[in-house]
Amino acid sequence: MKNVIKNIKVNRYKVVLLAGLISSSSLYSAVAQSRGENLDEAKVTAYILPDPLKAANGKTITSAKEWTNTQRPAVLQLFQEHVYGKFAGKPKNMHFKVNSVDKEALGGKAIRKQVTVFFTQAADAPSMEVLLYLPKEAKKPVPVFIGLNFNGDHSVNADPGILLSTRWLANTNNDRVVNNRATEAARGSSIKSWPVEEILAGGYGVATVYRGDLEPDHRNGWKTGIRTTLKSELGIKEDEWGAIGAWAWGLSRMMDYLETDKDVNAKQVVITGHSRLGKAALWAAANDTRFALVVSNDSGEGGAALARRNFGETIAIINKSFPYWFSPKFKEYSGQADKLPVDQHMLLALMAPRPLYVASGVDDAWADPKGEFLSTKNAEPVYALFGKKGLGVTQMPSVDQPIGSDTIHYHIRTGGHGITLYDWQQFIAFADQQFKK
Ligand code: GTR
Repeated sequence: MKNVIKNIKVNRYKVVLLAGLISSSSLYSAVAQSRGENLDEAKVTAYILPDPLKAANGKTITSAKEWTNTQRPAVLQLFQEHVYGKFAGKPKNMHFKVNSVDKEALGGKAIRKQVTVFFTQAADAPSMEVLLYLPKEAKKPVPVFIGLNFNGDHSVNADPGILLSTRWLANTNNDRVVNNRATEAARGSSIKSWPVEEILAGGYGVATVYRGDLEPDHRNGWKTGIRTTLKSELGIKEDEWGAIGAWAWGLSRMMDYLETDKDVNAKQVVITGHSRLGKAALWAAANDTRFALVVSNDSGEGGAALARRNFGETIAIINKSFPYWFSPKFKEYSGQADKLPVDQHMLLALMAPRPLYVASGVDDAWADPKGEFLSTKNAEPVYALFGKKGLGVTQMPSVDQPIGSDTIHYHIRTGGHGITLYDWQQFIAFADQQFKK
């Protein structure tokens, strides 16, 4: 193999491409440099954010009661209509099948449960696979971190007891996924993003589902995903929502299962997600207030980052690369974010008064860390209605200096796009602060 090394400036960071050894993510990055994104802070143009406290009739919302009873539902409706599409409720006849319980998992440190959640009563109903770890020593129901995973439940830990996903996965240029199916080599491939042992040691459970169980993440994924298979059951047409909506809906269905598991404290479920799955986590938590604490990690455009700030990925770019993620209507805002009746600070405001943690990476320019910070900051007026303090600062903090007061926290970590042990440690400490008072 020729050892040609090229230095290419890309959207997120400089990557060194070894010819012949190009990973799919760096390939993506190399392509992305021509998408017309702005990465120069000096070129960010002025914008005016919609006021979350301004009702459609022009009145200003001044109380938590008014927010909860009228403005919150109105803002949620705007996000459904213009951004993510409809959000389905709980199907009437779901059922669960516990496939395995291992009380000596992870070297005796954990209880591992694997549960199939069937979305209708039929034995062969569309379904998703929940992987749940609980700390072995727990004496009472535990709080649980939940989130979707990118690469199959088997990727979060090398634990040989995890069932290998049988669903569609994107092929890898190694032997982990061949012919769109996982191989044994895929076990534990995302272990760095899922520090299961640390989460358990903190006294928390952790539950995950593969995003592809809800909808495979490609242009034709909707054809085999729940937007099609549950179309009549849910009463929503395929094109009335998008993949992010389908993933988010799956998070709510995980909650339905967790509410039935007596080892879980369903009143203390922390919803988390990284990147596109962070967008899904935010959207799920906006619709479903059962999630007690909300974490967004590098969720970027369509997640925590302000759409009106033209830095990094934009609505136009995301709609072009991922036309199936959002509602079709969202395409009307490509190149005209200022026409949207909402911006993403209003999505974050929908978490109020629940504790919220937003995390960025300093080299993750594509996700616009500053736009994520400003969005968090601009959600504060809604939290204030509930007597909740905001971030307690006006300027972005330094790298690796988490900030926040009682309810809203933020950090910008060293490094690029990813969810790291450092991120998880901050989320665990935040959950401790909220739940162990
Ligand atoms: C990128 C996309 C981002 C983010 C990211 C990810 O390709 O542009 O919005 O979602 O993927 O999910 O890692």
